[in-house]
Amino acid sequence: MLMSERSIDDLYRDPEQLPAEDFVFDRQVARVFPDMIRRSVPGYATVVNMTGVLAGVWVQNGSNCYDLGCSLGASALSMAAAIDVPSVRILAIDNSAEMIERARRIPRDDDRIAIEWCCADIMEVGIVNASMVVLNYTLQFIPLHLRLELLRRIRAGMRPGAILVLSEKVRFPDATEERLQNEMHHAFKRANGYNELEISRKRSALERVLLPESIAQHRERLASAGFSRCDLWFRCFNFVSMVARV
Ligand code: GEK
Repeated sequence: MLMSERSIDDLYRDPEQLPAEDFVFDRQVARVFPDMIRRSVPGYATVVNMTGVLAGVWVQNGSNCYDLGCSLGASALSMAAAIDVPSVRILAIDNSAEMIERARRIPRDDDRIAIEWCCADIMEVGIVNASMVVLNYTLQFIPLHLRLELLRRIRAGMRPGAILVLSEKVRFPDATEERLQNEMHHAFKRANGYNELEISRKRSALERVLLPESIAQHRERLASAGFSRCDLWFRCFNFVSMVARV
C-alpha cells in the first residue's frame, strides 16, 4: 500500500497552520486525498465501484474512455478492472501535477488495459471516439460559464451508444431541503472524525471554488449539450451521480 493511502486528512485540524485560503489540489492535498474524499463525500466508494460496473456494460470495443479530473485515478482504475472488450484506451486527466505524479506511481495488479496519465486542463483536452466519459466530482470545480462548452465538446467526441457519468455535489432550490441535506452532510463528516472547526474551515476554503448546482440545472445543461437523456442512478444527501446518454 502506498503512503498516500495511509495518510490521514488533518489539513484543517490545526488552527495555527493556515492552508491556502482558497482550496487547491496541491501536494498536501494529493498526499491525503484518498482519506479526505472517503471521509468527505457520502457514497464516494459506491460511485467509484459502480463506475467500474457501468464500464463493464457500456465500454465498446476499440474505443476511448476518459476520466476527467481523475485525481489519483480511482475511477480510471475501477473502469480498467471491469472492461472486458479489446483495444480500449483509458485517458486519465487532471491539471494537478501532484495528483498525476502520484497516480502514475500506484501499483496495478492488472494492467491488461493501459491507463494514459495526462497532466492537462480538461477544457483543453480533445475528446475523440469515446464510449464512456467520467466526470466524478470534477464539473463542480469548473467555472459556471465554461460548463456548457465542456459538455458540448464531450458530447461531440462520443460514439453512438456512449455514456457520460456525472457525479456532483448538488444544491436544492427548496431552502428547507437544502438545510436538511447540508446538515446530514455535516453529520456524515462528524461521524468520520472531522471536528466543527475543520468542517467550517474546509467549507470556507471551498466556497469560491466548488460551485454546486441543482439537479434540474444539470439536466437542462446536459440536454442543451445534446444528450438525449439523463438518469439519476445514485444519491446520498447532497451528492448525486447521473448517467447521460448520447
Ligand atoms: C475521483 N474524479 O477520485 N482540468 C483538469 N482537472 C481539474 C480541473 C481542470 N480544469 N479542475 C479541477 N480538476 C476523482 C475525484 S476531485 C473531487 C475528483 C474532489 C481536478 C482537480 O485537480 C481534482 O483532482 C479533481 O478535479 C476533483 O473519482 O476533490 O471533491
